[in-house]
Amino acid sequence: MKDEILAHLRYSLGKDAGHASVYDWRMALSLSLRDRMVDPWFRSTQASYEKRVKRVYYLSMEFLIGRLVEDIAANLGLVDEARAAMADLGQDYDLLVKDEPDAALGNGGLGRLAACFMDSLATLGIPAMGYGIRYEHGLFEQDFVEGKQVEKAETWLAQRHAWEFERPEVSYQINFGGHVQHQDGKAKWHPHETVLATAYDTPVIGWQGKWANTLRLWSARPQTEFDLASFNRGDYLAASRSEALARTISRVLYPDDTTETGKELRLKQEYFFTAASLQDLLRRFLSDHDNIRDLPEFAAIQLNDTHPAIAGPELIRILVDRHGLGMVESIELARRCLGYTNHTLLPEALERWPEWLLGRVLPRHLEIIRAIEDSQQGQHPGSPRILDHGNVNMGELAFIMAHKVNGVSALHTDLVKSTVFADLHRIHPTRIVNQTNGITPRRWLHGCNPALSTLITREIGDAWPADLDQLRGLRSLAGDKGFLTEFRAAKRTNKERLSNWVSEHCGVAIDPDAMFDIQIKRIHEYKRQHMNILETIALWNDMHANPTAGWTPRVKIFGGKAAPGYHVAKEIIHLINDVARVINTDPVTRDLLKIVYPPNYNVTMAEMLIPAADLSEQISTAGKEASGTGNMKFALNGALTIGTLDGANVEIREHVGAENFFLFGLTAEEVVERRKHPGYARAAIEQSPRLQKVLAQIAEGRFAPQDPGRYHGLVGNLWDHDHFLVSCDFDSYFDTQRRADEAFKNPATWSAMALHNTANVGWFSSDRTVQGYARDIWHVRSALGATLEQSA
Ligand code: OAK
Repeated sequence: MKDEILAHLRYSLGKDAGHASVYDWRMALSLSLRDRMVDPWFRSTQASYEKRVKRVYYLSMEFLIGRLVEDIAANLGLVDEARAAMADLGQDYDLLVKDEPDAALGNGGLGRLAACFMDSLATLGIPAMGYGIRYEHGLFEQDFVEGKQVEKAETWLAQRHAWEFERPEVSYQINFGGHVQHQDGKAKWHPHETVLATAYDTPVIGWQGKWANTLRLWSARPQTEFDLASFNRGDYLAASRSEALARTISRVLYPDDTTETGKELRLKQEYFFTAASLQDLLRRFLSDHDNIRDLPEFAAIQLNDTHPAIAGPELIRILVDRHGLGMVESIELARRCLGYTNHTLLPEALERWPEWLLGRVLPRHLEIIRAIEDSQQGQHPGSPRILDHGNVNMGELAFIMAHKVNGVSALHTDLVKSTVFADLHRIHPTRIVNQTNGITPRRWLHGCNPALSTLITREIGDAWPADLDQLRGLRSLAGDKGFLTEFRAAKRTNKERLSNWVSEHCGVAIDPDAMFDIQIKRIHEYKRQHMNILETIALWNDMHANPTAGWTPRVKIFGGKAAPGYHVAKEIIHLINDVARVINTDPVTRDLLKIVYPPNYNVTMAEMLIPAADLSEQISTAGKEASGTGNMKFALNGALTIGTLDGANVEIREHVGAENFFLFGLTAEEVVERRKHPGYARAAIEQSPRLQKVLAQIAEGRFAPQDPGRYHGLVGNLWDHDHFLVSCDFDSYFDTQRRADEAFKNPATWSAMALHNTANVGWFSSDRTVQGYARDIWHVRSALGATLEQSA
């Protein structure tokens, strides 16, 4: 490996060892690891071609990947070798690993799930391709200036991306605008604008390097580089206008998380990557099949939420306008290929495009959507409408065009059936299925938590990363004092690592013996970070009043970004930072309570925080969090959850046992019921002196003395409106936190409870989830042979 790295340094990077920077060494290491993926990658592709197997195409606007060096080295079984090679070369392997920027091509849960699925598909040997957009700028970088979020463009591609292969020869024309001409019963689309989609391929290697799939990301470029005539006239701006317009399409990831964006550019992005992906998969299919009608036997196309929902109309367009099939047959054929995953019930996140806009950008598709609507209404009169009040409902479109629609946790799937898609569910009672989310154990335990992984491997062997149910073998150790001491020591190692990092990066000293209580996720009212900070203030009040009452010391850690246009979420960030400043400088509670909010939470930060957590905050208003996946990562790494009966919390609690989970709050049904009573918030606050006091402190400017009115809006909203029922759940949350305090005082019982979490959440491996999709939705098999099938 050493020779390979040196060869790359010299011949790929043009550097000699004496002049190489950390970046050069990292690139050389990455390129040599990439080399090691190529043969298994070719073998996998070859095997899929030869066996003419069915492939999965996972269409996703987002892939939230993070760093890759360690992940790839671990999957190839080369970590020790890579580390030794770098040491021989006088380089610090850990430093190189840290030099890699996160590939942050996603906002949150949906994007990270896509990345976990890619890892599982490769590990399971399921022939698959991920399709998305190669954004030039990933999720914005977050900084805090005087406690307020400021956003900066992210620039991961300022440096070369080591893992990808550019494929200039794999380019497709993508059309927009213009008009449709109908002649002799045929439609012809005359577009107004055309851009090229060019492929960039990243091999995705599975555990132990047995199989590799491809993540193919599309980059937009103009059809003609620039207008030479304008250039020669000296009009340089006009000369590069079309280039700039085309490249805009893949320029930046929309920083919205579960809120709708009404932007034409967003619609163009969605069509851009969907159309390129369909052209690509059809080219592959037609290169060794003659009959387009066989497509559903060879292609399972999964829509990661509605962002690629235009795939339905686009596939029909190709079948009708290019292959001459009839409309009705094309609709049926397309449906047999397509699956749709719903990731949210929040009304503001359900995509709707104004009909005029969709018709302007994609005129032929609007005609086809009308045909889909007619066909649906013909077969099921009174069916919910795709075209409604001048809008195109992408949820209804995706539902009607998919043969299976899935929710992402048991509760969420029930709610999908009973709320957003209730009418469609009545018409198509077998279409909605559940596939509870999962996480890859390779990154989220083996990679991020070496201390615990080593201990687990010592006890149950090294097969668990590919078969996470084996963690059950740890159950019997919950009564083993010696083992629990080691289990605690592993947590302690991770907490020390985090304490050092926090002291260095945030300038706050935290005590590794305190309870590390962590809430990391996008900032959103339904996730209720504000309830957490209100509870923190209430706790501080009590501690300050009576500092010697035997408190459990706590460190409250927050991480997460707010969508730049989401005003209330930004206020919540500001409030947390204001409260942190006041509490962290209180000499009375200095050894009892600290608040830490490092800016720019991302995958890499999660990998450090999660292994160090004692308590995982999963406190969304019941019925609002579709699943959550952070909840699974924390439990796997031996944190206890304080949470509501929401999303996958419900199933996590069932797996780990109610006695090992801190449950509080209203259920989803109670939430709906409570909302029917006007004034529920005021009534709840009036019954809670503790909450009243906290709200008064905030409203009086206790945490922003120079600007006392700063949070009047936020507090007023809680009194008068409180859509997410912070007021109603507050007391129960506070009391449950105190139960957690009590439990934490006994390290032996706490760590036994924590072990019950680690040992019982093997089911939440994304391998299990992907096997579920393979069985119930895609009807595909592993190409690695019977061994993997058995564990399904
Ligand atoms: C983002 C944009 C539009 C719609 C949904 C999302 C999204 O990220 N949803 C999240 O998906 C995760 C993966 O299924 C779930 O775990 C989260 O609960 C959900 O909010």
